[in-house]
Amino acid sequence: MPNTESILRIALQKSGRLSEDSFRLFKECGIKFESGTGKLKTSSSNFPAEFLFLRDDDIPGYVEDGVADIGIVGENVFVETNRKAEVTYRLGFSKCRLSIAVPRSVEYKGVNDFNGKSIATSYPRILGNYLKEQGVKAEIHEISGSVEIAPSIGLAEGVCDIVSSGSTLLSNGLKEVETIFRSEAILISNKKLPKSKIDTLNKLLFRIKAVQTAQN
Ligand code: PRT
Ligand code: ZN
Repeated sequence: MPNTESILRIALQKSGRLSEDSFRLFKECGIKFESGTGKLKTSSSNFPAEFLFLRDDDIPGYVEDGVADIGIVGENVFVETNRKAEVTYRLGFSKCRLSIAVPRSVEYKGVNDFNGKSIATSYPRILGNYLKEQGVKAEIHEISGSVEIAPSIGLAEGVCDIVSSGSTLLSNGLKEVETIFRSEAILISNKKLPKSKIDTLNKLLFRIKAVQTAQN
């Protein structure tokens, strides 16, 4: 049995776009644990780690508060939630971008076109910072999902959402006009980990780097 002080609590997305690659990463590192059993917490049988399965939006807060020691989350969610944690490692999967899009029929000249207009998004912080930087005064309409339908129902002139292949925008009659943020999965850590846990984290990072070197 490992000394409990060195056991690393790891927060992973329970089910979604980050889950499969996150689970695979640990498997490739030779760290065994049960997933997909519906349990929200499990221990590894061969590494000093405990896994918590959560919604991605909750992961930065759990790592900041120390409920989890580390977590894997999209950089977009980490920046938007504005929680304090170390960005310890960039994992390179779940790549996507946060972009502004408008109806295809709109003749778009530049970001100043949004002055006095409204943009629907689930990322009010990142969008707000971007508009401020650009000196654009637009209204931000925060909605939690199905952002892409906002222009067609008259809710906003533009949208700001995650894009990967671009097919969702296309099928909603939208075109991408500005990319405001690029994201990938990142490993974040609590800022005040004790030395015993840092040792375990370093062992994990050593394995992750070895796996990634072998794959490149
Ligand atoms: O349930 P939970 O809250 O945990 O999950 P979630 O539904 O909030 O998130 P999830 O699983 O959809 O995404 C998790 C993370 O994956 C995101 O925070 C991003 O960092 C990353 N990611 C990578 C994506 C995409 N690609 C992606 N394509 N997140 C969302 N999308 C959505 C996007 O919102 C849009 O609706 O897919 C659509 C666009 O895809 P394309 O390929 O049509 O452009
Ligand atoms: Zn989420």
